[in-house]
Amino acid sequence: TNNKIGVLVMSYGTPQSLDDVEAYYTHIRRGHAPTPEQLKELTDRYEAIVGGVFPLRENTNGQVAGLQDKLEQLAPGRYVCYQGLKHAVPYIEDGVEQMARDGIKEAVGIVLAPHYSIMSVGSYNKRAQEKAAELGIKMSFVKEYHLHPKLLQALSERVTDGLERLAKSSGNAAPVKILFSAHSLPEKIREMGDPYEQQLLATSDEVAKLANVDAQDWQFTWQSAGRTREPWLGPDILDTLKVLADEGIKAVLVAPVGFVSDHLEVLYDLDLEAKQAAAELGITLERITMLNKDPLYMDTLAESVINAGSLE
Ligand code: FEC
Repeated sequence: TNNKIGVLVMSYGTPQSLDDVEAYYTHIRRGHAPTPEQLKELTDRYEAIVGGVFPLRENTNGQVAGLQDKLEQLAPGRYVCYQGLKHAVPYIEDGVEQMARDGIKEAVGIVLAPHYSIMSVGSYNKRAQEKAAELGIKMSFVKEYHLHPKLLQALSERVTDGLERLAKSSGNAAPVKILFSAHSLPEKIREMGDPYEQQLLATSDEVAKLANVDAQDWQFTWQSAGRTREPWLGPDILDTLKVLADEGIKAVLVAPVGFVSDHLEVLYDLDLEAKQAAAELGITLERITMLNKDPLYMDTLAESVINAGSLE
């Protein structure tokens, strides 16, 4: 046996190559292969993003390594990190199996997404817990860390920086609106009493306060809704931009606080799609930089892991 505590760091996952996109998309769609048109549309989006085709893989690797370093500083020799992805290899189950092979008996799970939803973090944790139970590993989980003071600080610094960048790129255009955003989910989460929406609003509200943004200068909007027939939470950012244009807003700073890295939903949906839509409406749009390996984010993760372990 191994008396270190395993840390299963879970993230969304991204394909390993363009040949892998179909298998990845099929996994997201719970085994239903996409049509050739859907596959082409997704492949085109990956090919269009700046910064390499699949930046999420490198960013997740960097975050796992950064968390390991931080844990080593705070509690030398106590924790060992493993990666588990939702829709790509190494899958969540692969990470748990690796812990078992290494003789780990006790582990903590944490997702690289700050807000809890039954459909997001809840489903990651469920998969990890099932595999851990099967292999005799005792696991506890960090459910959410959306109000961790260091996360809020990192995000509010980014809002302040982003507003300066926006003032420059828009030639001080006014009025300005800050749009906090996150990945939409099917509307049915409301009937489930899911905390996702309320947690996202709480993060947005705290970050706005720390960055000295007045209540009337920010709002929350959804982005990246799935391409399914059921209703998704709205309004979508593309619709919100139209309303803001009608209200005379000239500059927008998007703060995608539901995400922690540069990836498709940020680099395509915001930097290409939303930016272009805004330009057509006469609005200059900038986005806050993502957390990636920010030391304050690494502290947030490490402190959350250590607290989860000590709650028992
Ligand atoms: O860069 C990358 O390769 C991956 C970017 C990526 C992230 C991400 C995060 C979240 N998703 C969440 C929920 C859903 C639901 C569906 C869904 C579908 C997709 C598709 C792609 C995709 N998601 Fe994603 N998501 C990312 C990428 N997501 C590609 C498939 C094409 C499309 O619909 O656009 C719908 C599944 C279904 O059909 O039933 C639901 C949530 C997050 C944020 C929390 C987290 O990171 O886990 C929630 C990054």
